[in-house]
Order: sequence, then structure tokens, then C-alpha cells
Amino acid sequence: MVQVGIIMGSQSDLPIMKDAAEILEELGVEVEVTVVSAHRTPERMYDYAKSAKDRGIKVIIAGAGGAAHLPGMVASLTPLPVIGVPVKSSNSIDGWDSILSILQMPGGIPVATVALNGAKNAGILAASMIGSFDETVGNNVANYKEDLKTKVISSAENIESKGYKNV
Ligand code: RP5
Repeated sequence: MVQVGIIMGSQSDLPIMKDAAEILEELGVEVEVTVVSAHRTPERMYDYAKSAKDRGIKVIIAGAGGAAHLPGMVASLTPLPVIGVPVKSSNSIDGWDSILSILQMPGGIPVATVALNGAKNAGILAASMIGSFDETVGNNVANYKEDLKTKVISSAENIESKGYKNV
């Protein structure tokens, strides 16, 4: 059953947003991926946000660039947690426009905002949310973090044993 909805303002966001889908699938979470534009398809955005919970979605990840209203508008329409991914798009000045549009939400309508182009972290965060009530996914997230630790320790040992100039 699909548990995470990944939406983006344009197909041009997909090269960034696919990272969320890939890590979620790796962590054992089924996703759906589509384009929903706040500005170009506002009715579609409304229908998506309003129907997501009843369709069994638990978390929505929304990515957009420039004047990035999609995550905040979706959050205003659903009780589900919404994770926002600021995308450095072709119409973005330098990424800050998207970051601030998604981050600076008014009181009462939070969007959990990740770093610029941080779709992978959005996926991990969504999996952590699912993992708080789904033991299998929770264990997958714990194992993923344990793997990260092992990799860092092994790189530290590699540098220490060879000397930093020989790595
Ligand atoms: C935003 O405008 C989209 O999320 C995308 O990041 C950006 C540019 O869209 P395109 O002109 O490439 O379709 O709404």
C-alpha cells in the first residue's frame, strides 16, 4: 500500500525529487510520484491534498522551486505531515527564494523543510515518521543509520592507518 505521496511542481523537479522515491523504496516504503503544480493546476493540488489521507497516504513530500507555494498550500489543505523540498530550479534566483517560500510558514501550518535539493533527506524523514508506527520500516531506518556509522568509522580508520596524504 502506498504510504508516501511525492509531488512536485514540475517534471523539471524530477531529477532532484527522484532521490526521495529511491531512498523510500530502499527503506521498504511504497510511494507514488506525480506532478502537482500549485500555480498551474490549483484544482489538482486541492483534490490531491484533500483526498490523500482517505487514500491511505501517511506523509506527503512536496518539492518546488522559485516561488514555491506547493508544500505550504498542500499543508494548509491536509492534516497529514508535509515535508517540503526546496528545489534550485531554472526560475530560481539562487535557491533562497524556494527555501524561504517553503520554510517561513505562518503559525499553525507547519512544513518540515529540508535542505536545498534535499530530497533524499525528505525521504529518510518520511520513513522515520512511518517507522514510528511500522516496526519493519523503523528497523530499516535504524539499520540505514547504523550503516552510515560503519562507513564513517571505516573511512576514519582508512585515513588514520594510511595517513591523509595517501588516501
Ligand atoms: C516551480 O517552478 C516548479 O516546481 C519548478 O521548480 C519551477 C520551474 O518549472 P518549469 O518552468 O521547469 O516547469 O513551480
